[in-house]
Amino acid sequence: MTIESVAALLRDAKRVLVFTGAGVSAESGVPTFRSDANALWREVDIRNFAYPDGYRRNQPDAWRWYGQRAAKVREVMPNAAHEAIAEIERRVPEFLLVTQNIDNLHQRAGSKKVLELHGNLREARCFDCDARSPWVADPVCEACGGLLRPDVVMFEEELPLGAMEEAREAAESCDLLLSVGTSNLVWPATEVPRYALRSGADVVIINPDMSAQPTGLRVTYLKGAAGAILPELVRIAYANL
Ligand code: BV8
Ligand code: ZN
Repeated sequence: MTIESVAALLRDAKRVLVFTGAGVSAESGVPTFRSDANALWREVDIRNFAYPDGYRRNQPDAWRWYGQRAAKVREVMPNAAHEAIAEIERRVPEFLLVTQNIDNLHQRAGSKKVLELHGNLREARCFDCDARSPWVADPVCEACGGLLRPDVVMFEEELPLGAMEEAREAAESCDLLLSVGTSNLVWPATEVPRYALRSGADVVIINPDMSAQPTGLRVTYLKGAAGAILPELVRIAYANL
């Protein structure tokens, strides 16, 4: 399928689900996890920082690593891909953005209906009493003296209550799912496009790298960068509307 035929699908879609991963923020300068030279997981051993036991053992380095990421994502700007996704939301009758990202860039670009499967870096919270906390220098909870942590879902932690149910419901009722910038390696998020496919929706994958992507009769690949493809898709879909 060409970008023009995908644009026609988008224009006619009544219910759209956009599913994003770190690749949608790559052009904002946010490092992805695996796919580029400064990939985050190359820089640190995720066992030490992104699992609860490792996080507890590696203080204050693990706290500082997330604190630096929280500062970094506040400094960068949403890119044309984030803006195009916010435009799609304004154009379609029913919309949900399901993101694996924790950088808050979708919300800063104007997206409203955002389901954050893996939490976010907007603030921190206490491991022991769950109190919210700003990103202070040392990971000590003001309320109870417990250990502070980022408000994200670490590996081997459950996703926010109801998050996968909401994502599944939207995936099973959408006409079109756009999967943007994800390597589909992390479960259960990786089930979202599969729910849509099983329910007969069209699935469009936007990514420069097509390895490990869902396959199927109704899957279309638009190979390339989200910051180039999504604005073009929106321009064609909504031209003279
Ligand atoms: C859970 C928050 C129950 C923190 C994250 C064995 C096999 C399978 C699964 C498992 C297993 N063992 C354990 C599991 C389950 C585990 C899991 O999936 N592990 C993985 C490592 C195999 N999952 C969990 O633990 C989940 N919880 O299952 O609970 C349980 C309980 C007890 C024991 C077991 C299970 C919790 C998972 C959530 C982890 N938290 N993030 C933080 O961000 O630091 S995951 C994190 O990594 C992201 O949120 C995201 O989900 C994932 C990264 O993936 P992507 O976003 O896709 O990014 P990536 O860099 O990989 O890819 C970038 C893509 O962009 C590439 O495709 C690239 O080509 C593309 N790209 C690059 N540039 C561009 C672009 N695309 C477009 N435009 C561009 N310009
Ligand atoms: Zn506390």
